[in-house]
Amino acid sequence: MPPTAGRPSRRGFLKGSAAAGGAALLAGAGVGEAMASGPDNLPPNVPEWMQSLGPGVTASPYGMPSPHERHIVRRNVPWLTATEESSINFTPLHELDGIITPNGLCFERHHGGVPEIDPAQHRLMIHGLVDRPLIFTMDDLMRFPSVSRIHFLECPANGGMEWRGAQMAGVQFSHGMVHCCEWTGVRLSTLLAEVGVQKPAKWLLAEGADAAAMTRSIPLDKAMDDVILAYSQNGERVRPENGYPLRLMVPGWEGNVNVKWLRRIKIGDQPWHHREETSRYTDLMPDGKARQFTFVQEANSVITSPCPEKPMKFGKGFYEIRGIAWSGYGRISKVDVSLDGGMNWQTAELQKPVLSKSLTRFRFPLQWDGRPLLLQSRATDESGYVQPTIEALRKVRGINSIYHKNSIHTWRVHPGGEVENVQIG
Ligand SMILES: Nc1nc2c(c(=O)[nH]1)N[C@H]1C(S)=C(S)[C@@H](COP(=O)(O)O)O[C@H]1N2
Ligand SMILES: [Mo]
Repeated sequence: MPPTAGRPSRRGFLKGSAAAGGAALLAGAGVGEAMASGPDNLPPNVPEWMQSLGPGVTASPYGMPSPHERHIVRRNVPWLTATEESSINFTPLHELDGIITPNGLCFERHHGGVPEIDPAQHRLMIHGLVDRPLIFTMDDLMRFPSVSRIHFLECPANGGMEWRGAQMAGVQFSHGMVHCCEWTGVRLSTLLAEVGVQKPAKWLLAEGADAAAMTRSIPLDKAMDDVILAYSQNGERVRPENGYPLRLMVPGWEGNVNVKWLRRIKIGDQPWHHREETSRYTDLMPDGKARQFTFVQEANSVITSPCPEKPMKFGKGFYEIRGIAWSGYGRISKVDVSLDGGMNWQTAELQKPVLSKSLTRFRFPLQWDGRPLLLQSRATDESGYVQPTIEALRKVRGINSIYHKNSIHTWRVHPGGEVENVQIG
């Protein structure tokens, strides 16, 4: 946003006059860039777009972002998967503010493409160890008491390409398998009360109505606790990519158990053996054993600005370091920022509200003197869990597991302001 002669408070930051009270924050920035776009549309002239009427209220019945923002999109990494149907794309975290991910930018992960489902024909069946097996229509489901909750959803493979070393060119790809939405729907516990769960029941199987017919086993305790069958995402119906017309939202747990296009829940007394994919949702340890049912996405954080896509391009002066933190155990209690690769830490400010199992936005003011930096953030959650270093994580988990790499991330800032993805220590 090119600064123009604005409110005095802003001008203080931008020009850093002594009158603004002390140190210049953004010395010399802004004005040059504003002029570069051509003088005709700049003050004191009346810009082009004020000289004719714009489109009216029927021009865009479903609104889209400004065409000037069209580069802000989900992106995939072609070499990562063999096909596009069983693949993943990434949330452009570096372009987002606050904690809510706009629906059109939520990363997608599917194993058999996106089914096109007519909600009038969609059914949810609940059966197994229940007193009254039932089949619900979408209309039925929407009549039950509803809840809305803001939660992140993260694929456990987020960051998984970097167990052995830094490799992704930006934060979109190093951390973009996460989104955070306000989900509305009916609690699973409400429906389970309706069907009447029988005594020996301990697990449920959730199945999706996609070509992959993806199924996952989930412990019943979690289902009774905070699982939602969501039909809305950020106020509107869940997007096709994210599970329309119905998906499981399993707060704080790994993305893959959040079954999309949910068509069936079977109640049983033990976990099921799944086909294909499931064998891969285990974490191979250095001793050759594998961890299974590692459901919780432990505390993680990353600086989203600066980052490789958002270099410190204004030279010395004021920068607000911005980032996100999240934990599947609950609320984020603290985020620390280091400028020197973890030798010294300072506490960042957390934007309220700080919600349980949600993204939390943090900020840290920096007066940059132009020296190289090793920027890091470290999240602590209310359970006391502290985000580990990559070294500490490798010591316990080795380098062979794809999943659950939530280590402290490092951006190297060069004196020219370029930001590089590196691993240290
Ligand atoms: N039916 C079905 N549900 C699914 C999947 C799938 O392929 N089919 N992918 C899972 C995986 S691996 C993840 S990480 C999340 C991704 O949710 P999103 O696409 O809304 O981001 O959905 C999960 N639910
Ligand atoms: Mo996933």
